[in-house]
Amino acid sequence: MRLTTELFGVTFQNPVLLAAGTCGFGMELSDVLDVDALGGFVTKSVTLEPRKGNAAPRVTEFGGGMLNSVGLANPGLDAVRRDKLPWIRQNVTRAQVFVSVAGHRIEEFLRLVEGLDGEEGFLGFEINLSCPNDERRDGPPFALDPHAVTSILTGCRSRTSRPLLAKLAPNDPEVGRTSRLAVEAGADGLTLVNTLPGFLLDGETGRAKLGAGRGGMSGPALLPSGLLAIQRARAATDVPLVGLGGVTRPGDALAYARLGASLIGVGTATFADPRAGLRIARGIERFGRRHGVASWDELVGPGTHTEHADVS
Ligand code: RRO
Repeated sequence: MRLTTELFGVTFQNPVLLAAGTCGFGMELSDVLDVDALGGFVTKSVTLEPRKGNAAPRVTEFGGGMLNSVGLANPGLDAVRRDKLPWIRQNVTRAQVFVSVAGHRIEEFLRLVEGLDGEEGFLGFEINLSCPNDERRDGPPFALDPHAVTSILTGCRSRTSRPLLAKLAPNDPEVGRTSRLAVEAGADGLTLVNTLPGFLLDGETGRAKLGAGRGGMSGPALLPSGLLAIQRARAATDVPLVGLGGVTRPGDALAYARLGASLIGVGTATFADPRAGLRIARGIERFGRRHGVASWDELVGPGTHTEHADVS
């Protein structure tokens, strides 16, 4: 079975990407994983200034997955240009790389795109509109504010001709409309979904399990929210979708594909097994061979355009 897929004017050698925040800038996983064998990866979100992130503990587990409040810890734009992109240029030649950008204010996204666009070594940007852990941003994530979605993407679009992915939120009751707005403003593709806001309390001690209190939930429990968001985005737009949330097994990736995702993000599963992404890519190929499917593209559904239709 052919795993390659052509999107955004390039070839992805397979459809599996490691999700933002789960693989640093590639180099951090390179001792345990051949990152260049992936379809690609999305870097940790980059901000203009270096960020130390939130108080420890930043990560905790529960029965359905994980809760994190990393708080956008990253080395900042200058260090990414100086230290991270050169490593990617030298070591990543087959996998496709998206640089994730994030900020507290609209203006920061535009300056990040401007500041990175002239660099080589990556394909495009993932515009992170949906971080649930930004304490300094007063109010909900940008993805839940239609005006902000439009302003950020319009501004980014006018500053780069590279592919732009907009990363949207699972707790958006209007995710179809948000998807449409993002595409109208210039997004070439959509990544759905980021983590779902959550809180964990130790019932015995009464203490929050994360230093920052609230966090973003990911792992197997996020799968249904991710699938629903992809279904809604597919019904609302025609651009390529990156399906993400709770992908642990090849079957999860196939479910996203049937609902219209052309690329699959693996996130939390990478923490338990750094090779999860490659394992899932191999599992998709095995499925295809067993069922006489010639290519990954054949598995990617056109979407159902209704939430009740049979997608089998
Ligand atoms: O850094 C984080 O705490 C974080 C980010 Br930027 C994000 O987009 N999603 C998430 O779960 N955590």
